[in-house]
Amino acid sequence: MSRLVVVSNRLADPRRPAAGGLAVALGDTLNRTGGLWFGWSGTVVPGGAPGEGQLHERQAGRVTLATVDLAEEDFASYYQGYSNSVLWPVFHYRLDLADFRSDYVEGYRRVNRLFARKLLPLLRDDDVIWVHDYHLIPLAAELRALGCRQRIGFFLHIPVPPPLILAALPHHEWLMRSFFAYDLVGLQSQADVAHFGRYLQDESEAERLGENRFASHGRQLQVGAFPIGIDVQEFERLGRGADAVQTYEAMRQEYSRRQLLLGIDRLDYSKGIPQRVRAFRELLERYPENEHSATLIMIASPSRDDVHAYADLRQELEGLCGAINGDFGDLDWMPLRYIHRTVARKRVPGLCRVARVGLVTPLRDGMNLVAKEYVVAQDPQDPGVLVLSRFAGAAEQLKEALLVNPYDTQGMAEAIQTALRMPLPERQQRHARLMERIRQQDVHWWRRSFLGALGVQDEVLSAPPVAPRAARSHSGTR
Ligand code: ADQ
Repeated sequence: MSRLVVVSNRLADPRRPAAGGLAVALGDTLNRTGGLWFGWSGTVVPGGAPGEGQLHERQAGRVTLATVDLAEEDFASYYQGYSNSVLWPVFHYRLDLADFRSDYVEGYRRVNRLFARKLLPLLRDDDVIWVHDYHLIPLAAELRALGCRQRIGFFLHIPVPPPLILAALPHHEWLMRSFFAYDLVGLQSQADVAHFGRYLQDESEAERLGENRFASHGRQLQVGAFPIGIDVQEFERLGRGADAVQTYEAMRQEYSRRQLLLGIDRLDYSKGIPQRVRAFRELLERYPENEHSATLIMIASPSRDDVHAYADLRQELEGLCGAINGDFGDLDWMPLRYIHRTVARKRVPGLCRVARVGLVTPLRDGMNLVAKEYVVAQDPQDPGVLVLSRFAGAAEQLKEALLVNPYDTQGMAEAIQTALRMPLPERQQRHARLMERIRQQDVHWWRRSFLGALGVQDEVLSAPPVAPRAARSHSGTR
């Protein structure tokens, strides 16, 4: 039975439920194969030598966690620089926010080379390697350059923009060529697959061998859409837990005379948070019957505070939120509560369940798991309505949501009004359809489809869920 090796920028202990669905899903397979999870340790070494970093190994059950420290200069150019100030904005269609400094790309290559050097000696001949996300696009090319011959798959969690946007990226030929070191590239949506294919056709010399099969530089590459799902059972279990139930009851009591609207995001410019606030303002102006009733709760967790564009966003948002409360608020009603914090995962289902409308309105998003979590948290007898941006990857699957264009303030306000007024039978019908799809294409389906396409045997894929230990701390995978 081949062993699974997962590589991602950050690791999570797969035995801890607090780590969330992705870590638990990957943990199932890793545990089954006695696998290896490799990535950055999260430690930055001040004054450390660029391109160097200490390797740490520890066991978490049957899974080996191997991590590497990063020198301060590498962290700045690889992580804050190329990953989060170049690739993140460009792949979210935001060329205006990209900072194309040449030392960033050098640091990015250097760290990918460092990771390849540290990972290679840990590999076995029949390993299957699964690399995650934009931080690590050239990793397979660096591994191949060192002689690695194992099967390597790559999954991109963020969207792929159209070819001409990709072509604005200095070094795009190099970056896109490096995908050919993989055997399989998984993307979130059909739109992403179409953009990827069109880039290869228009901007590179790759030959199309089949619908989503390409050849270039002596290698063949399969590309496919594998929309990531959530661990529905885990989330339902969380929803029955004391914290979720208590959150739900407390909020229901406090807002008994109001209709709640909810937004939960990382504070990121891709999430369309200011646009959502403008649409909420438009709702209050156009439909005054919502005054003293509609209340928007927005929880935006701090994210990448040290990257310039994020500080600007925070300021803009604070201004917008303050203005709404100042202009519309009354002694007994504040229309908007904006909380710049991460809520504990175990409370998320309770918050979602109490909200009549879930607002998931990114300008661009690879998938957006909050949309799926909102639906799963609802009471099927009296479900709330999901208002979803058509530019989230999730919109390809969740067609029974109210799909909106987040740039269209008026259209979005109208959709929110429709959601607030939607009759019960229609809410139930839409919810049942959404649930069916979310349940069918959950995170385990996603993991099995991707690894199956990469040639991993059935015995590995049908791993039973592992009973997680009690939760302690949270650490993300990205
Ligand atoms: P993200 O952009 O980080 O991930 P998204 O899918 O929206 O995220 O959310 C990931 C998780 O974070 C969800 O489980 C959500 O509940 C949680 N979360 C978000 N904000 C929170 C808050 N304020 N408090 C508590 N929890 C919060 C990237 C891509 C997405 C893609 C995922 C997975 O950008 O498009 O869906 O990877 O592939």
